[in-house]
Amino acid sequence: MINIRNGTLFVKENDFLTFSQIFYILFGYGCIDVLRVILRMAREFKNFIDGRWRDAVGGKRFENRNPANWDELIGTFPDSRAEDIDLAVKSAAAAYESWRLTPAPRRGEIIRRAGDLLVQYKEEIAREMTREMGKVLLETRGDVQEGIDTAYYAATEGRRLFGFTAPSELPNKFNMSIRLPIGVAGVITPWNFPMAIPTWKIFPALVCGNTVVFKPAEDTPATAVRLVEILLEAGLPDKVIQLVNGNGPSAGMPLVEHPGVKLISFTGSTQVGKLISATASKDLKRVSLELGGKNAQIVMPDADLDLALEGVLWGAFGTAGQRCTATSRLILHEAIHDKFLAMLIKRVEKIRLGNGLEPTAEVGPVINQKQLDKVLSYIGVGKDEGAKLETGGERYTDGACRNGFFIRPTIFSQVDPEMRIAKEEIFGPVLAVIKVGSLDAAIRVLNNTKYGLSSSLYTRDVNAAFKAIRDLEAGITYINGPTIGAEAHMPFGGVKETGNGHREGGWPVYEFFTEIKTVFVDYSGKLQRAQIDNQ
Ligand code: UN1
Repeated sequence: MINIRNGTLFVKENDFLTFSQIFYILFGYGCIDVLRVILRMAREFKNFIDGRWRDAVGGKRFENRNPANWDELIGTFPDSRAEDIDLAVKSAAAAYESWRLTPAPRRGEIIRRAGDLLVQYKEEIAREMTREMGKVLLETRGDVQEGIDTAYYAATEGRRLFGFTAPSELPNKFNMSIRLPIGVAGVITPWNFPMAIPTWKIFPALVCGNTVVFKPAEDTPATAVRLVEILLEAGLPDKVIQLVNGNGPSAGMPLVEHPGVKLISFTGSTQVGKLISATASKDLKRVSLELGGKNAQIVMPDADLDLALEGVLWGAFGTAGQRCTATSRLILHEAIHDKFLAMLIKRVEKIRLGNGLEPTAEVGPVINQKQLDKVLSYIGVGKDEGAKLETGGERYTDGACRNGFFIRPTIFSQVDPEMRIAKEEIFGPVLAVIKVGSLDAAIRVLNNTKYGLSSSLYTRDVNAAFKAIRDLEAGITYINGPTIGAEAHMPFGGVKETGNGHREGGWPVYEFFTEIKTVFVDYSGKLQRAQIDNQ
């Protein structure tokens, strides 16, 4: 089987090309592209605007490289500006007129087919994603799986999109509320879940009848191209989705500012989220923000310590700590503090770093030089603040890792809850361990941050569990599980400066992407004046 998508020739392994296929490739597709594949030259990716793959109007491009080996160029992408956004938004606004009238169950069917295609291409996408952003193959497969789960869940919502009916206070009158789409949605996504997070936003937006302009993170544009290709292959009308690559200030902000965009869904830093919120509120746009986290796991003396250990290892060092939900603080009861810390250090020192495509690698690199510098600088802050560096604390450059952005899994103990490393988001493989004397103290420490995304408590005491469920200031609480592990049909999001009250995942997203209309049908044949007649 051969398959040509957006400038690249894919030939399935063990397939032989027939003469007619070779003829088709050379003359039907383009000799230059074929030569590029043969010579392994960097692939030139494009935007998808107004129904076709094209370069940025200004002709500029940016590079995308493998964080596990910076010498490896994955491709170049259009460096888009306001004029590209403008073309995309206008085209998406025109497409909205027919898409909004397509029955929602039909829209859901297209998303279900996109889910089927994600199943079909899962391995290929996971491998490309590992090359593009570094996390290990097991995790990139999980990232695609999250997209699949989201697709199948979204397809079912196409058959619900509930409003409600209620009795009228007047005779011969019918009351109901219905859901309507809103218009063009601007979707701006991060690099740490390059498939899952865009699908969380785009699939519900489309099922609800909106059209989408998608601006993915500049560190993971290749996965975004795959997602758009899949949506088109699934049968999505071509102007209903528009893909505009580029960076935040030059492509993301024009999308937020564009008067044709009615909704913005953004996942990223709290700092950028505040900027987006301030900008979008000038035009009263609806904005969903999923921002930073400083998540913690509490371990009580009665917990299953082996289970709690597995939890913190996965929560803190999976994805090299680059999850909004990563465990970046470990709050240990003093009765088990020393024992648990010793168990943890022993295991952390055995974690194998490496290129995520290597079967032996357990943790990959951080995403880029800037992130490497930021994490290393926080390690410096921790030392300066007087925390005790137990293990890690430096860049790892052994063997094949020498050209990548690897950081040894790092643990600080004797962390005071007021230290910066206990309160600020680091987004890397760094864990701050804090000792407490009671559950109340643990809850106070966990809440002692401006963020409120995920939280976890390991205990066998049901009373302690329910107290924590009530008192932990977080959008997500896990009992006897790590701080990570969202499910597609469950609300995902946080309190305080983690967001602005909206949720991703589950039904609340469908509320975000629809407008409620309240409808009254008066079949009495006479003027009825509600409160005036009811006095
Ligand atoms: C994020 O970190 O931005 O629950 C999303 C989890 C993942 C999603 C995280 N399934 O950690």
